[in-house]
Amino acid sequence: MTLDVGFLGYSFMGKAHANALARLPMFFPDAPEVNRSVLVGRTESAVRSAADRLGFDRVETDWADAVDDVDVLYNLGPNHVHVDPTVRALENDVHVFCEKPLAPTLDGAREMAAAAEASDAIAGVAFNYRYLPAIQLAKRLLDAGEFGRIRRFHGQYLQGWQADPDDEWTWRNDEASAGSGAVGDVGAHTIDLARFLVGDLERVSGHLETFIHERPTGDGEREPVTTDDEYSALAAFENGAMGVFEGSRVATGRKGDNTVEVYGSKGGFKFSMERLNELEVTTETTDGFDRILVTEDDHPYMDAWWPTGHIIGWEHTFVHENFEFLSAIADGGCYEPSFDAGLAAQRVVDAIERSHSQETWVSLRRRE
Ligand code: SOE
Repeated sequence: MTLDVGFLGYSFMGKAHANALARLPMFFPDAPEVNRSVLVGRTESAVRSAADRLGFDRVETDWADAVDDVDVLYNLGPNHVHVDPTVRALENDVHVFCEKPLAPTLDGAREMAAAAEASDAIAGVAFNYRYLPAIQLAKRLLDAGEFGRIRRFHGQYLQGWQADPDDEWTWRNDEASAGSGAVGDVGAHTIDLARFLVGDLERVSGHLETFIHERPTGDGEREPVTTDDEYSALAAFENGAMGVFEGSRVATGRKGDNTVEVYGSKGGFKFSMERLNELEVTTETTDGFDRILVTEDDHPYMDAWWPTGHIIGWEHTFVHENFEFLSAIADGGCYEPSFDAGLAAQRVVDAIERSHSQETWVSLRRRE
């Protein structure tokens, strides 16, 4: 089976997914074959040069001219272009892999999840951190009951790329384009990991701040910042565990501190993306934490890469998620995280925002 793939978007995420597709035949020979058929972007000259670099045959400047010609649409554009092209593709049973957060708004996410439900195609959200070998190993240990009954999840994703007021304005600072700031961008990853590892959330209490209210655009102008720079939230899980979430893009000195800690009645684990080949684990038989180097053949996905003992990197998460997503299409199976998981994360983002503005805990219990 050869799948014709179209990408909407060609910058950071376009590069990450194109790299993943190029690695698949070398390292995951069982993955279905992919033909990078069309790349979509607004500016013809830029999209053409990206197509040459990323290995696409054809370019289009309007997504409507491309979505129906492919088997799979990768929606890698800014959040505000997630909804319409995705819904149109799903209506035509074109499979969709969409970057996170699912949509800029909860309504948009609901529309996308409904389109996925009504479609015969597979719809996945690219929450790539689920596909870190260390996180997959932690999930294996959790599911095997090694940590007992889970009491606490702590997740933080601190970045400092906008710590300086002179750091450039991007679409991520604009509510109309992004929907939300740190909470929807890095917070969505933490929320998805919390759901993946511990379960659904029951209620949240959120706090958002914008510290820098305008930023330079690069052409001598300044634009207002209409999204949050930082968020934090307390959470209660349906299974009784408690959660603490934090995220920032203005945490001075932080680069990519994506950290997860889980503690249960028998043990727990610590993970940090800054040391992504390691998992620190404590169980009933350890005194404190043991450091596991997640580089063995029997660790998740590691047998596909190098001989035992060799580390891998951030970009490999995209290879793993693409392998699973494309294999689900070829096998007629399911893919997780699906659009339902994307919608669930969006409900939490929305609840954190409402909790902040209403100065109260917000329930996530469904009333239907
Ligand atoms: C910017 O904060 C960003 O690129 C996020 O959008 C990604 O999802 C994250 O993985 C890295 O940082």
